Amino acid sequence: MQLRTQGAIIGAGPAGLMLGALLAHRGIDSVILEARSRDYIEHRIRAGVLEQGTIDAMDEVGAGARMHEHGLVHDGALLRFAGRSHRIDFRALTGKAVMVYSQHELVRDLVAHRLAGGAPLAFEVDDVALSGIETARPEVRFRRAGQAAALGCDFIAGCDGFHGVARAAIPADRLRVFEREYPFGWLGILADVAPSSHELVYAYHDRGFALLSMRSPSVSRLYLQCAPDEDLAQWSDDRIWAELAVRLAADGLTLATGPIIQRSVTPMRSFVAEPMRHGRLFLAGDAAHIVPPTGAKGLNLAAADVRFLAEALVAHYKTGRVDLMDGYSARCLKRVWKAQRFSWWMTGLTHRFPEASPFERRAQSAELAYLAGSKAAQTTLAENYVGLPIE
Ligand code: RFL
Ligand code: PHB
Repeated sequence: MQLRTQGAIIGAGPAGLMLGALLAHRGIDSVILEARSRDYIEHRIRAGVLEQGTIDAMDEVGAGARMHEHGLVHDGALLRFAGRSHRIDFRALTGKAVMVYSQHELVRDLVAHRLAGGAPLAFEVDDVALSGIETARPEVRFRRAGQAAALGCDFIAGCDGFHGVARAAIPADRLRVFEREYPFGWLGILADVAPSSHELVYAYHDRGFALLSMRSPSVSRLYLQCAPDEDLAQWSDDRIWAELAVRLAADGLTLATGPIIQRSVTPMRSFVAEPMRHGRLFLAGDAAHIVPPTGAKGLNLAAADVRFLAEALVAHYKTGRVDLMDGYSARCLKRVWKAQRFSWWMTGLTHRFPEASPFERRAQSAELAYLAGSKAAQTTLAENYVGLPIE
């Protein structure tokens, strides 16, 4: 089967779906190809914190109604260490806030919006292969329900995440990779219990980092620093709750427990592939970069990339301008590196590094104490957390 579109989008994560929506909104055709089923991507538990720019993009495409109905606006967050909490007041320090809204709900909203508009979105495609990316007529070949198909297009958006195929289509000698692995991961749980705090709690403890987050007024999301290859079988519900209580409780915070409905271990890494464009292939989101989740930046970076990409493609189709397409990678990478720096710094501030020397541990404690007492330091954290301005 031979198909044709303007933009071939690989991957129906937040990046691919939001790009498809932004393009459709401006009258540009696209086809989204997704390896997994609709049910799978609509239940994949991941991020939860949206910056204003991400909220704006959902509104711009007309997919923001459920988000505004169910999203929780957070004006601040708590930083805990040495048994005490310190509130970082985002609103007072920056005039901005964030919204807690599940990534899988955002994905559901964008899938429903696309299907309601009749735009093509194919699930469960196999053997996706890119060709001709250095020519004016690139092509994506794939199989669906056992049938081979070829999708001719003007450009390809690689929105297929860290383990996708798009990045690998760029010749190795044209790509430079920057990477850092951390000697720990996060054990994450979703629990059927009302969150024990109205705001997120980021906690440093001598036994390791812990985070209290939420999905709704009745569902909690919590994380524990663990080994990168932690064996979940060793973690009974009781052990998880006991460890969370040790790291998070005290100083007025009692941790309510409840049934754990989902659990997983996520390794932590920082990763950037440069440049984010090769010929007619544009990488966006996790396909090009990964941040450790401590700064809540991954989904928001994916959204920023595709806003820049949509702007560039609209300029190309409407006016013939190519400068925004040519500048796409550099524009994204400027923002990506600032978010990389912040995520790496927040991770260093709040995690226990097994190899840290006594000097480094004292310096980390001093930095936490400095943050607790300095408006300037809190402003730095807050302005990065709520999202730096779009440049
Ligand atoms: P995704 O979401 O991985 O989507 C890629 C899609 O591509 C599909 N795919 C393919 N499709 C076709 N052909 C192929 N060959 C394909 N290979 C893969 C996949 O099935 C998938 O549907 O990437 P995208 O769109 O770039 O979005 C990135 C975000 O998902 C990610 O950055 C965030 O989840 C990171 N993250 C967080 N980000 C935030 O902004 N705020 C947070 O609070 C936050 N918390 C988190 C997080 C990530 C976590 N994990 C599990 C990694 C918390 C956690 C625990
Ligand atoms: C989440 O709710 O999943 C979450 C919140 C903040 C983070 C990371 C994850 O920094």
